[in-house]
Amino acid sequence: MKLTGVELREIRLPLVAPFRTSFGTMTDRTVLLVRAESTDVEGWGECVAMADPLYSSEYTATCADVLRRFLIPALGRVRDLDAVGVAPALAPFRGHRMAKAALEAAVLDAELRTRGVPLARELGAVHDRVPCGVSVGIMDSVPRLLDAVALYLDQGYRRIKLKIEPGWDVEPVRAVRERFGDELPLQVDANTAYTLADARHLARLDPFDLLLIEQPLEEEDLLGHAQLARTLATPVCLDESITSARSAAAAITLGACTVVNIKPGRVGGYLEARRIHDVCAAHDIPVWCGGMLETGIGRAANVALAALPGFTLPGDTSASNRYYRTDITEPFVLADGHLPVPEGPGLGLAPLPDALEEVTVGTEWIAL
Ligand code: OSB
Ligand code: MG
Repeated sequence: MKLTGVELREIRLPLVAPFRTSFGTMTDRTVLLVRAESTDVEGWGECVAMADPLYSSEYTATCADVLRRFLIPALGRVRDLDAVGVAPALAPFRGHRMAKAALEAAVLDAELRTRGVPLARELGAVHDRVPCGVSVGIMDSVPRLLDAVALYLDQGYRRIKLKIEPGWDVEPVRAVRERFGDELPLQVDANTAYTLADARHLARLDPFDLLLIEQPLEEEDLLGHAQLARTLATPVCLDESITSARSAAAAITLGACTVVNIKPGRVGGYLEARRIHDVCAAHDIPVWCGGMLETGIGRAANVALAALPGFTLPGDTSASNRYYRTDITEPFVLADGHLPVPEGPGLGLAPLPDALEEVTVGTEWIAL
């Protein structure tokens, strides 16, 4: 394949409800979309970076900048481009994994459409639907939290993840356990809000039989997570700290985690995400697919990845209506607590032109 150019498109979608985490409150989602065009096919990728550098150092504007200045021009210099060739071509440029992941995803979609192969099949999926969990933000009060969880359980979600931070941890977990019972698959996500000095406090979560605690300590602190993991009964899962298959292997070997959240955008793409899946499977480490409030574009790819055999825990692959009133693709709809794995070539779907236009903030064409 030879790319003729790449379109960068910034869109903004209102969230159906504010989403509060330990790093901030979001009321809308700014997303950078990447559309790679060759002479006979186009492919779509969604960049998971957010508008502000609160979850990750990357943010929407840095991604657009590095894509237009360095990453897209580098692909223009590749002869016979395919998705496997993207990461090596971009390797000279340090970091910027979210930007790289979006560009690789667009090339992968274009390639698979040409070959007529669904992404799930390309990655090695073994299921045609995936069980779904939901990530529940920090609320103003415990009664409001219980109402939110009750609604999600009514809709069929198979697992609840509570966002936590100092001051919103043991009490909400206790309340959800008391109201919904011991059988509810329940986990928590701290988004780096604690330090090792909180180890004894976090051990107060142990009696609630959580599936896992996600990323209690800061991103760089693998050693701290290893020390914490030795003092907690709750399994430690890493999100922010896992940036590659190599870092996943290091985290596992150190004992920093016994579960891994795989977010393709955070690790540089779906091909690296599959390598993390493989590393974890070789170590008997269960994985699940994280989310970044994706539109239907990123969601389609995440659901394909979540259908691989090592994804033994429900992911943050919720239905479109958990995030947006109107998605930019045909919406993903929960059925019996599952989302269907798309069946068509590539992503198996594309943006709906009118819905896309409605939310577009700006576009830019980088000709090659
Ligand atoms: O830490 O998993 C996270 C959303 C944005 C940034 C980070 C995270 C999240 C979520 C929501 O927890 C996941 C989703 O439903 O997409
Ligand atoms: Mg997380």
